[in-house]
Amino acid sequence: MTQVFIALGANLGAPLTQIHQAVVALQQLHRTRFIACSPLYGSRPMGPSDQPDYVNGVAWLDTELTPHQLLDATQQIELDLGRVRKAERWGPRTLDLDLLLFGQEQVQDERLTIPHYGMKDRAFVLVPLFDLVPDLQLPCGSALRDWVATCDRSGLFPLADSQ
Ligand code: A4P
Ligand code: MG
Repeated sequence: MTQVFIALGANLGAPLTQIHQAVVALQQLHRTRFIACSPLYGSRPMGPSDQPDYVNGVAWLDTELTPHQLLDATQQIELDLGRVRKAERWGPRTLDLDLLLFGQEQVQDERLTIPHYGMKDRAFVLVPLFDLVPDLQLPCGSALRDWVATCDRSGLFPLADSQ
């Protein structure tokens, strides 16, 4: 079993509902044990600012799937929950599931980059991940704690009763 962390994001439709539905779908993944979901946060959009705020969180799982099998599964969940892929980078979406970490593995090919390329700069990823595993060491050797200490939290706010 490999410990994995998946970023959850949504800012169209009913974001909280979609995040909760995504959690239910992740709980039902085959050859996978769902461990926990972080507290959820509201966050100002990174990228184009003419889009609604996001709901963000992180899910923690143990899986026997390979990274690519897990990506197939999370992309299927995105589609099942109504995601329409658009060309616009960093544009709004009903549900985005990004594979952040897959144990200590590093993956780099045309479909997958793990660790996720943007996580180091994104408070909406680092803070909920830190809520789950404050002592986490990243595959690059850094401590999550150090990244969290320096990230800009100004656009991030806890959602009350989100769990
Ligand atoms: N892909 C490569 N690596 C991965 C990975 N680790 N996890 C490939 C998941 N997918 C990965 O993804 C495009 C392709 O990336 C996939 O086909 C997969 O093979 P996508 O989900 O279709 O596109 P995307 O998510 O729009 O990609 P992009 O541009 O990387 O978006 P980001 O970086 O995820 O940003 N603001 C706030 N506050 N909160 C947010 O959650 N999210 C975004 C999206 C923008 N602004 C945001 C937020
Ligand atoms: Mg994505």
